[in-house]
Amino acid sequence: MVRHFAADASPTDIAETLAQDGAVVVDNAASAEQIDAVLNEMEPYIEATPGGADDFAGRNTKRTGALIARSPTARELVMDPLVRAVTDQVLGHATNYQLHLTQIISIGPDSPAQSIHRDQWAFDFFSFPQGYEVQCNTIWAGTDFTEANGATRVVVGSNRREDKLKFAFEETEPVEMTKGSVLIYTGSVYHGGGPNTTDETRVGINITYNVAWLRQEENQYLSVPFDVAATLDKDLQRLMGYARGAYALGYIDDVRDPICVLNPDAEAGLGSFT
Ligand SMILES: O=C(O)CCC(=O)C(=O)O
Ligand SMILES: [Fe+2]
Repeated sequence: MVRHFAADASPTDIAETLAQDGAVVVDNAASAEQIDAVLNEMEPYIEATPGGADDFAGRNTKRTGALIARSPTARELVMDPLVRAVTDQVLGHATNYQLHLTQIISIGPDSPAQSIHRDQWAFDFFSFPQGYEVQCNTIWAGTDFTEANGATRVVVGSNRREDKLKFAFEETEPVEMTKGSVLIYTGSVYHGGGPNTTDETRVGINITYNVAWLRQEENQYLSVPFDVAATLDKDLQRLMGYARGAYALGYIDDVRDPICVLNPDAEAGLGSFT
């Protein structure tokens, strides 16, 4: 079973459980008001989003992104202190980390299960050494998550298994949680969206972080208009990728820190750790 923690739990306890199990739930980590605000701000974009292009994306599943640009309240979830403190530990072996993607996943009625996968397969299926996590991920429950409505399914402890395994549906368990709770999971744990057998839509707010020496999945420089990016808090700008990865990755012109394009007076720094 996936272990549940209270919102005042210690980040170290959560990170240690993630190292064992690959997934944990923090109950009621966000308020219902925060979740409602994100979903209200995103509503016109969700409405306009088409279903997925293939079975993996889910043909009756909508994936709506650019949360930093479109939802001021989602920025609070991206910068959530507990999630950041856990991510600091999970990705602490890297010089720094960045935002990987922001995406509302709306699994519509009568959707089949998504195939079971590791999110880190996004990196061209490279097999990272066991224990070297490259991603720390969250799915915030925008609705209650139930087995019937498509709660994410995980294989607890599979972060410590070999790469490129296949799992039967029966080997997975649904991560049931209440609206406002958050599933935190590593890039190495096997999981997938569950089948939705109800007539309601299951809504998850997927916000993920990856080590900054790898490319990010959602391109923040192009998803968030420059004029919007320039107004954001510096820590958020750096987390979005306006920072070098490790010592030199992604510098601009004469080896300047990319945050200078948004804030000409900003001090140079790597700064993703809280
Ligand atoms: O929607 C979910 O519960 C999980 C989706 C997922 O794992 C993915 O799209 O990579
Ligand atoms: Fe996934």
